[in-house]
Amino acid sequence: MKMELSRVFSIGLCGLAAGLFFCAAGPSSASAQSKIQLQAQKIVVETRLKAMAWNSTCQSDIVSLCKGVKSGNGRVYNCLVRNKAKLTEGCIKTLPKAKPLVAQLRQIEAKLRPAKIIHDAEYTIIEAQNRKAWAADDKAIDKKLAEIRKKNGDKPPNIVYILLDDVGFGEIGMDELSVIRGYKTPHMTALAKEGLSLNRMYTEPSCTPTRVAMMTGRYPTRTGLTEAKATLAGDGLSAEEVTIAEVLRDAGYYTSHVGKWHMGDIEQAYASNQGFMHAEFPIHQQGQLAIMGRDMESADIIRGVDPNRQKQTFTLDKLFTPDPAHMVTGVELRDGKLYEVEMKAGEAWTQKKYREMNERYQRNALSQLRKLAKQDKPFFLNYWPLFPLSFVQEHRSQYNTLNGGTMADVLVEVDEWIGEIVKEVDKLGIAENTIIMVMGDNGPFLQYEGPTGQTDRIYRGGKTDHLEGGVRVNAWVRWKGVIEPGSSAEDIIHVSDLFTTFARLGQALDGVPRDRVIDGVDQTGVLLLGETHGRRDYVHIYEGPTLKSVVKNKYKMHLAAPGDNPIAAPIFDLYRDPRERRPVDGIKYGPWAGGQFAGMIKRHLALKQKYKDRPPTHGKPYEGIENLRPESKKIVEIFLLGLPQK
Ligand SMILES: [Ca+2]
Repeated sequence: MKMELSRVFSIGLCGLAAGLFFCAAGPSSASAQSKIQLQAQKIVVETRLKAMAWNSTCQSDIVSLCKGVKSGNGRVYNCLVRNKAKLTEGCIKTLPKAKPLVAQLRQIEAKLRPAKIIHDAEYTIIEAQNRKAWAADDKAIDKKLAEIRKKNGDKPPNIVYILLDDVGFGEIGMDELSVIRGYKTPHMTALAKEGLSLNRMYTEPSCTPTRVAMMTGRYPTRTGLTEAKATLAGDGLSAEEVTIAEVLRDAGYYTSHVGKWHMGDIEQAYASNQGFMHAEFPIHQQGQLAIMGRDMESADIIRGVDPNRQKQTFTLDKLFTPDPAHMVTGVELRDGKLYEVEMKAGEAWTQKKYREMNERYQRNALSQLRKLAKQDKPFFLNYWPLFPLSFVQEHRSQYNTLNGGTMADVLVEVDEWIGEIVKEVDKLGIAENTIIMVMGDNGPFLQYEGPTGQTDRIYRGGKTDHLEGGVRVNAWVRWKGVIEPGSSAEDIIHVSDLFTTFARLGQALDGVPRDRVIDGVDQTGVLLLGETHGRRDYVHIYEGPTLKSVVKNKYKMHLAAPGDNPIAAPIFDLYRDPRERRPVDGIKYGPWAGGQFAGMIKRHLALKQKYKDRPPTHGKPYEGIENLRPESKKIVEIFLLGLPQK
C-alpha cells in the first residue's frame, strides 16, 4: 500500500477530539469563502504536512498496522492514533506535530464537502413536499438525542444489530401466526412486545444484496456486488465503498462483527477490512457450510458433490465439483492478522462442524458483549448468525417443534440465543443506552421447502424473488426508556436506511459520503417520534442487477417485459392484494398510476447517468489469510490459471 501521507490527510475526516468540533459544526456550505480559496488553503496545509517528512517516518507503520485501511475520511490517520502503542518511535514523535495541521485540514474539508447527502430522485420529490414537517421533526429528534446522551454521560448509544438468515415476514416473533406451522419463537415475540415493530421493512431478495445495502446504505447494484455466491469467486465489496462500520468507527465507536459476512472472498471485502476492529466470520456462506457437503448428499439435500457415488470415467476437471473443505471456512482477526480457525489441513467439513461454528459465534457474540460493555467507547456489535439455515436432520434426543423441519427446529434454538443476548444486555446494565435490532435478511428459502419446514405465508414468494414474500421481513428495535414498548410503525423502511439512521444515532452523519448516491434515508424519526415520521414512501426492488418492481405508498408495479408498454405493466394494491395475484383494473388505475410509475423509474435510472453503478471488483481469492491450508492454496492456484493472463 504505497500512499503519500499528504493524500491520506487531504480528505476530510471526523472522529478525533480535535476534529469533532468541526464535524459537529456540520458540513456547512462554503458560503463565505469561495471554493477556490478553500482549495488554496488546503494545498498550503498539505504542503506543510509534507514538509514534516511524514512519508519516511510513518510509512512502515501504515504498511504494517493499517493495511487495508482505506484512504479518505482520515481513516489512516485515525488508524495510526488507534495503534499508538505499536508505532515506531519516529512516527509517534511526528503525530502530535501533525495533529493541529490535520485538524485544520478537516475544517477545510468539512467546508468543501457538499452539504447534502445525495439521495434518489424520489426522495428529493418527497423532501420538497415535507420540508417544514421534517425540520420540526429534526428539532424534536435532536432534543431527544441530546437528552438521552446527557443521561448516559455524553456517550452515544451502543448498537447490537442481529440479522437472521432467510426468515421472511411472519416466520419469527409472531407466535399467534407461527403456531399454525407448529412452532413458536417466544423470545423474539417478547422482544417485539418490548420494542417497536417495523411492519413494512423491505430488504433485498437475497443474502449478499441485503448485507451490502445495510453496510453501505446503497442499492447493491450501485456497488457492483449483487450476486450471492457460494464457491470461489474472486470478487467482493469494493474498498471504495464506505460501510457503517467505518462511519461509526471513525466517530469513536468500537466495531465488532461476529458471524456470516458473505460479501466476497477477496482481501478488501473482508469484514476486517471494511471497518470492523474485531471480526470473526466465514469467508463464504451456507452453500459451502450447510449444503455442499457429503453429509448433505447422504440426506438428499444436494447431489453430485460426492465423487464416490458415481463413476468418474470422463471427469477431467476434478475441481469443478467443489469440496467445501477445500475452501476457507471461518476466519478470525487476531492482532491485526487474519487466521483460519478450527480447521486442520486435510480435515473434512461436516454438519457437526457447521453446528460447532454456529455455537462458537453465539458464544463469542456473548463474550464480545460482555467485553464491550466494560469499555468507555460506545460499541457497534454486528451479529449475523448462520443458523437457522440448516438442512440435515440432526439426531437429537429432543426436538423443538411440531413442525419437525430442519430449519423450523433450529429457528427455535436461535430464538433462545437471541433471548440470551437480550438478557445479557439487561444483565450488564446497559439496556437504556443500547439499541437492539433484530430482523430477517430476505424471504424463506423455498427451494428447500420440504426438508426445512419453511414455506411462504402472508406474502407470496421467497428468497431471490422481487415479490413481497422475497423482501418483506419482521424487524424490531428495542431501546429501553426511549422506544415505547409494543409500538409499531407502518412507514416503509428499506434495509439501506439503517446505514443512515445508525450514522445519525451515532453522531456520525458527517462520515456519510457525499460523492455518491446514498439510498438509505434517515429514519430516526420513526424510532424516536413514532409512526408517520418516516421519510420514505418508495422502494426500488432489484433481482441482481435488474430492476424488477417498484413500490410507492401502497402500490407496487411489476416492470413490463422489454418492449411492452410500461404504462400497462401490472400494478398491485398491497393492502387489498398482499400476495400480488390480481393486478388492479388497468383501465381504472393505468392512466394515472402507470404513467407515474414509469416516470419514477425513468428518474431513478436518469440519476445513474451522473452517478454510475460501480463495476464488480475482482481480485485474488483468500489474500491476507495467514495460514491457508495446502488444499485451499491449490484451488486458488487453479482458479487463477483460468483467468486471462496479463
Ligand atoms: Ca439470506
